[in-house]
Amino acid sequence: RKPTLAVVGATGAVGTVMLDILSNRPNVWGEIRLIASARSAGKVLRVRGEDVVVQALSPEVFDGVDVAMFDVPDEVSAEWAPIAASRGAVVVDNSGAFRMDPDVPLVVPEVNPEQVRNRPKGIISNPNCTTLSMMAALGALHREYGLRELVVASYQAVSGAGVAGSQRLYDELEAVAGDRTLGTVAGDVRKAVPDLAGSPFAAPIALNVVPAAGSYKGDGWFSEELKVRNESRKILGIPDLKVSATCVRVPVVTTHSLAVHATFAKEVTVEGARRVLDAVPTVVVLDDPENNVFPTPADVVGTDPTYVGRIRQALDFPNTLDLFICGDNLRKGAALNTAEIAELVAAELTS
Ligand code: 11C
Repeated sequence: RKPTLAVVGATGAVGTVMLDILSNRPNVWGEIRLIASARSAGKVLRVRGEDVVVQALSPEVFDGVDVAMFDVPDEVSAEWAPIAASRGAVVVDNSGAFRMDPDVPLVVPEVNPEQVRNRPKGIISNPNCTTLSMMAALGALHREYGLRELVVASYQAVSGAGVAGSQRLYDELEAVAGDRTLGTVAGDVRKAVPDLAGSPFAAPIALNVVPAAGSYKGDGWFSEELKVRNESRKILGIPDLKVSATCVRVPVVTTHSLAVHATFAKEVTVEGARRVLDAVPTVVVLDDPENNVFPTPADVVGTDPTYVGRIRQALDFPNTLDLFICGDNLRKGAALNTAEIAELVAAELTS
């Protein structure tokens, strides 16, 4: 029997991409049940070429489910993932609710697939999309050279904040379009865009960048920056990894980018790093700067790999590589990695 899958949060930004991914990956699932809040129940969505009616979240909806993927806000996962697990489902959760729980593995299949079986609570966490976007590449480099320090600046797409994030960028772009004087006087963009009270972002996102991603956590740090630190340590299995991140929202719809300054135990070379990265099936090296070959969000959005370019040995640091990495935050950054984890569980359940 093929396992039954539930997709919780089927109507959100990640859920929508998940249905596309499930329709195009090897068909390892029997029934696929789509679940969302009561507000979305009754909607009909297409998956694997079939219409499926969305069901409302309830304890009973998990009966007979083997694997339940969750892409819902932290507080919804915190309440409902244990309920799904208590009904017998293995939960793959893409919220932040359980990621740092020592009894919940945080899995990137290229890095620590064996952790999938280490799930005393019946819950496996999927990492934050910013962290995840660099893990396949950094995991491979760590195996070869021994990662010691990570300094990261992110350039995060608005869809990381969900459908509301994308809508806000489009609304602001509409408001500023055509005015060729904007961006020349302090505050002019702020005046031109709709009231920020209705925005998921703390400042205008059109014609701007915003150094505030996630929620403010005190001592100067935003949640995305702390997640990059904590989650990188857990996924890579380096509890004392030195990490410092600055996370910035940019006017890109989908695909996060990261400027990574990674220091290793051993001296690294650009050729060696290329060889290591070329050997990872899910990593694509795009690195010929002389001919303008490097990853950009506009060129890689909607695809599955992690793209790495601008590979340099830092001039003043022999053990350090500078890299520019792009990954679709809704695919490998969220839905695809969740689907890959779920497939590992499906293989285990049917073996
Ligand atoms: C963003 N990385 O770009 C976030 C979205 O912890 O799963 C995902 C938040 C999370 O805003």
